[in-house]
Amino acid sequence: MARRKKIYEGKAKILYEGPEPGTIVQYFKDDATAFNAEKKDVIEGKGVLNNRLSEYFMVGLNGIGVPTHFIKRLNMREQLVRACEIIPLEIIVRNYAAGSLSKRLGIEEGTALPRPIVEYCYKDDKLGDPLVTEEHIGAFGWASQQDMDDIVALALRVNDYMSGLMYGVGIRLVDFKIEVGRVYDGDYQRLIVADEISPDSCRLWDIETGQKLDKDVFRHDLGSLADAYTEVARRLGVMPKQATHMAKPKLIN
Ligand code: AIR
Ligand code: ASP
Repeated sequence: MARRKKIYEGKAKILYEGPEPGTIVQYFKDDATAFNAEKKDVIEGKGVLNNRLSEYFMVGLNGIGVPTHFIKRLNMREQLVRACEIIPLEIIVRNYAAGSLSKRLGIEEGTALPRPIVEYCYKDDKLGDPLVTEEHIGAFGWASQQDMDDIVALALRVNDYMSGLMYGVGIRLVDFKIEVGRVYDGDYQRLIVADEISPDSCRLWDIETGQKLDKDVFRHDLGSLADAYTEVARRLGVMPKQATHMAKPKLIN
């Protein structure tokens, strides 16, 4: 069988050339990293869960008119996505203080923010994805002012959609990160949500107990990451029961 061409391998995903021009196959690995890959492990089943969850969120976003790269899921670990030029920014939206915002500004984790706060980090592993402002983004030509307006609009729509969806299953969307890419339709450029949306890229807390159901479980050794992600999937009703912690096949006589 012909070997697919690998385009890029990141910390949690591999991108392969897709079957048609302008498409990419996105493969979700079980690898987990944190703190710019200082902490690493393999979490069995994580790739399957994130593939399914990212599909679920992106399909929902497409359904309300928020454009994303998602085309279709191919199998347990792979999805077909539209190729795009990734803008080299991590776009973070925060509803409650946590993580680096709490550290930087000394605001207690869990404090409700006066309004959603949008932040940008420059995507560069060697630099540890540093926080940047719109000044840097404009001056270095990473995105235009029009792009930035579109990015904020996209990010806030994703925030509203994801917050509502999560609230409905008793989960608080504390913050999340998205990546955005450019696609060209004839002479026109559009921006679409790319990469992934999953518990790897969001902070998700149980509304009643405050239990963490996201990658912080791995970052801070709070228990089983696969169990946390499975719980998110279960509440959303997106995971067929057998998909993680798969039971060994049984012989049927
Ligand atoms: N994030 C940022 N870079 C990679 C990821 N996954 C996400 C975190 C968190 C949000 O962005 O998972 O949901 C803010 O992260 P931090 O570390 O800046 O507080
Ligand atoms: N994904 C990044 C890393 O591998 C950052 C993080 O999620 O903590 O370090």
